[in-house]
Amino acid sequence: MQQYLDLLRDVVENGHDKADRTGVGTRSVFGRQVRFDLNAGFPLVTTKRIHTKSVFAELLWFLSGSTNNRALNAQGVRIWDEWAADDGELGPIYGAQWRRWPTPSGDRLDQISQVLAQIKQDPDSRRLLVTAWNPAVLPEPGRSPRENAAHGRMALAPCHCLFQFYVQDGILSCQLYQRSADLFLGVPFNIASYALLTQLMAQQADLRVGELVQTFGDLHLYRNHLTEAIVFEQLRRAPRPLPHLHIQRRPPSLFDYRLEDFSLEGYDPHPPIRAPIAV
Ligand code: THF
Repeated sequence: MQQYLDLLRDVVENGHDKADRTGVGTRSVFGRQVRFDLNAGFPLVTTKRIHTKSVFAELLWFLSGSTNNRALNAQGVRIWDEWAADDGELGPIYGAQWRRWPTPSGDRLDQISQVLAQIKQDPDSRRLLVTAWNPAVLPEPGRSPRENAAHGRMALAPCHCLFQFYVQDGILSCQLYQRSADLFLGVPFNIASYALLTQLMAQQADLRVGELVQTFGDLHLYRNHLTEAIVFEQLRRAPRPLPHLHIQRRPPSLFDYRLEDFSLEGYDPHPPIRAPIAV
């Protein structure tokens, strides 16, 4: 994961101070791209331990269409706690837009199922896109995430907001556009999440995997992560070989995977580095 360390160094060296919604403050650059060959191993950061159970459970939760944090808490995953309303609701975030995009006529559209069907039927299509960016239900400015969720709005605007698949010679690649990227805490999760999604889509479409391309809008390090004990500690560590992800079975559909289906071989990361999350 040299690419990840290069991004850290890039933001440290070239970032400009920028204020942000959370009030924490960032160092930020605009417009970057990295690519991962999914055949070279599973793109998991090795210079600190990543809690992969949280990553995998979150992706399955998105795919299930759920937007309620209680389903994650039931599995011991707490990464969405800061934004959830009292009843666990997060409003119409990723799961709702991926699986139940509201149409003008009042119907619901399952973007993920449609794209998977398209990949199988018309792999040359240039329209293999899924978007979570639904302007009609973005959070209202001036309201807290919890207030927004309680009013049927998204608790948070989607950060990884658009992705496209590409098929060539039986090989499936994916490109993600991430408008806002918390490089220290979020990005390692986001890379691993879309790498897994690409593997699952490929398995269901009987394709091999190619590349994950990740394109960033506002790529930033929060000020309170720019310390000797956090970002600079990670920059002193040498990357290790990538692990491999094994999927134990091929369930009947994209929506039937379980956590137990995934196992990582050869993940030998440096120790975890704790850091506060900006809300
Ligand atoms: N808000 C901010 N500021 N950054 C984000 O990355 C982010 N997300 C999601 C929504 N809002 C965000 C939430 N994703 C962790 C990781 C990802 C999150 C939220 C929190 C986190 O705390 N990770 C710790 C421990 C994880 C664990 O033990 O489960 C870590 O050390 O990695 C990005 O999409």
